[in-house]
Amino acid sequence: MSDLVAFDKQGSIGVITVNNPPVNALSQGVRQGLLDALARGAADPGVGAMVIIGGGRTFIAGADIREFGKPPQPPDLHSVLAGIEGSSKPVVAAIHGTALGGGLEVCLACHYRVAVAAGQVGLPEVKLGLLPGAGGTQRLPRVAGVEAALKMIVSGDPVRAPRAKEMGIVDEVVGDDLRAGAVAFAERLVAERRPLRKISVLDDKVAAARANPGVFDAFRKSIEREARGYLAPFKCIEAVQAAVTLPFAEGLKKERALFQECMASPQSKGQIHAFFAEREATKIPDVPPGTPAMKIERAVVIGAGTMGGGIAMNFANAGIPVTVVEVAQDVLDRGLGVVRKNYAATVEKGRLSQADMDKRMGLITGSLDRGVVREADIVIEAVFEEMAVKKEVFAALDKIAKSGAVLASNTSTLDIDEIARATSRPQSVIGTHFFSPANVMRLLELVRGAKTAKETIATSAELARRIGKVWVLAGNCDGFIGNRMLAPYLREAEFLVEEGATPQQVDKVIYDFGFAMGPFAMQDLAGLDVGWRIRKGKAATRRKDLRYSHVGDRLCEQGRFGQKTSAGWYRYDAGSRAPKPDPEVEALIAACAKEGGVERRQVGDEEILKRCLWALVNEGARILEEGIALRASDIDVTYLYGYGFPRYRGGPMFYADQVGLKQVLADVAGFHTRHGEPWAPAPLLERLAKEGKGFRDAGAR
Ligand code: T1G
Repeated sequence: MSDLVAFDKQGSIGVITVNNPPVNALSQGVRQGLLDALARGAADPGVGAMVIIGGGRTFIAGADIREFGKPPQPPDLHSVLAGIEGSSKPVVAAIHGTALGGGLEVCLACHYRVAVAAGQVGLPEVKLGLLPGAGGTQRLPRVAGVEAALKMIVSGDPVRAPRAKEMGIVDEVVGDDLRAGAVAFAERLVAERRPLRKISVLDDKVAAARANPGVFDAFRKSIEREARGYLAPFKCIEAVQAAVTLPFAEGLKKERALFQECMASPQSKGQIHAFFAEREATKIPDVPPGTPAMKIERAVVIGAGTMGGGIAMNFANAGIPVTVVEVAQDVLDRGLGVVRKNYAATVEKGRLSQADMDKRMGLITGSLDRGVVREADIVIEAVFEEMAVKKEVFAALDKIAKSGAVLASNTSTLDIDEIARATSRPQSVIGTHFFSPANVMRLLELVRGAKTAKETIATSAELARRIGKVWVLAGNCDGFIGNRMLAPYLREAEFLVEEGATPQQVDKVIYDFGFAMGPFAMQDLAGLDVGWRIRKGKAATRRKDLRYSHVGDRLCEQGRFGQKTSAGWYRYDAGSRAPKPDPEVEALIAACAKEGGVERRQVGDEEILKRCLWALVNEGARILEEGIALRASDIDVTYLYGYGFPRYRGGPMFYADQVGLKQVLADVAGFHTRHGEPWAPAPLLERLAKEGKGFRDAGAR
């Protein structure tokens, strides 16, 4: 027996326990161990039935993703599942934690399934650019029905045990002592001589869909918008359709072929990279697990603007009491009013109960008295993006806040060290850069100052996890990781329209690449005045010898701040968010180009894509070599969760590696020749390209 799978007997029940921490992934050893244990139970006359259970915190959470792309090692999962379903003695799956992917497929091959109430089951393969490849698309529709199976498989979202019971996936929800409940259930099966219930032979639930083939086209239509550009969701539908139109064995073959198609696609590589990248980002070499972290019991947010309100909602959503501090009652009332409206909208959509809304609003209080900071474990400043204002606030907080409290700034560009110098405790100062809308966007950029203590980082990271954020640690520089890379990306977009492209042409290229929206529509959504204020703040230090586009500034001087003024790079009809090309803007662009001596020409889509993407990547390479980002994959996580970079492309640095750095360098060098200094290739890009390596080889700093 492998040491990853144990077999013991409890009465007449053989208990098979999988022990492959941390998540009992179905590695080769586990697969072999399962087969060996099944054989042992089958051969033992004293065993009437068997139970498969997970050791540790969870049932099997899927195939071992780290084995993907490597030569397959026998036994394969199909033969393990055939061994389970083909057992002459009943096999019961006992579920706690998460039975996911191949883990749920193991359950579905069992004759019966029991679970504790907190248990969850799901088929999340689509989130890895794959589909359930071991019978999940053939067995789930047979036990839960086609529509329920489509929802579960195409969304990849898990369902809790009580719901899974309603759906027919789980046969019984047992008490907290899972092993006892499962063994008792198995003993009842033996005593009552219950049949070996094989899901693969069930047909009644798929028969219904056979009479209504339109269900698949309707489902395809329903996901067109959110699954735009993705391959796997549509392959999932095809596979479930095979469960309806083909006999089980044929359906399995079809599933296999579709699975291999997804596995071979660049998309699954991008999405698997993203899976590991977001977990890797939490590993800070000099802030190891176990670094003392304070538990945040109470928070204060300074500023009730759009960001302040959104930040406060994160705390309330996590059950942490938070006070929002403002300077004037009307400003405070307006800010809390927006928070209430946001919650009401979520209740309206049925995604939050009124009771939950009331509970969360109950955790948010407002105050005009900075004295409330005294009680706070963390204070997040979200005031005007101006250094003098920030320093005044931090100097005041320094006098009030208790010792050990975390003093955080939501600045999106300003120097954290300069802010920290306004206090006597720079070790407690950190950047917590939320993305708008702060209660929705999952990314949190934690910015480490020169004196930020490890405990402050550990405390902020733990908080990020509690409020459901994906966090990345960035070093302190102008714009940190995300916005620093965004600047050259937006620069190139503006230069391209000066040279002859149109805003809608550039946006279409970026949208078709997979971004949620292009640079111009994005700026109109965020508000052009935000960037304008920052550019004005830097005007004095801007290098006059480098090309600069004045179009954005001119638009702002005309009060065109984007959607909020119904005019920006586009114009917007009243009440509409649909961007409309505006001849006035095209005229302004042409005028600025003429003023700047920029020759206008036909600009091709490929040039647009490369100049925008490689501007990101080249700056990303600088950020990596300066140590502002610890890993290239941290940059990818930042762009996937903060800037709408398409997940199936893995992120800008991963995408560049897929294209090949030799090609990227050649393009960048070409732009350098034509467009000058801003395009000087980053030394790291040059070195890795010459060594035939990728950013993945740049290693953690
Ligand atoms: N394979 C390998 N490693 C895995 C893994 C897996 N399936 N799941 C997690 N890990 C690692 C993870 O990288 C991390 O490592 C550690 O375990 C803890 O994870 C045939 C083809 C289960 C909900 O997609 O969703 O089955 O960083 O930090 O927050 O049809 O992990 O510590 O070195 O995420 O408590 C389908 C993926 C696979 C589930 C736990 N299964 N995992 O979350 O811990 S494809 C999945 C998760 C498949 C079959 C197909 C989550 C979790 P490290 P963690 P967590």
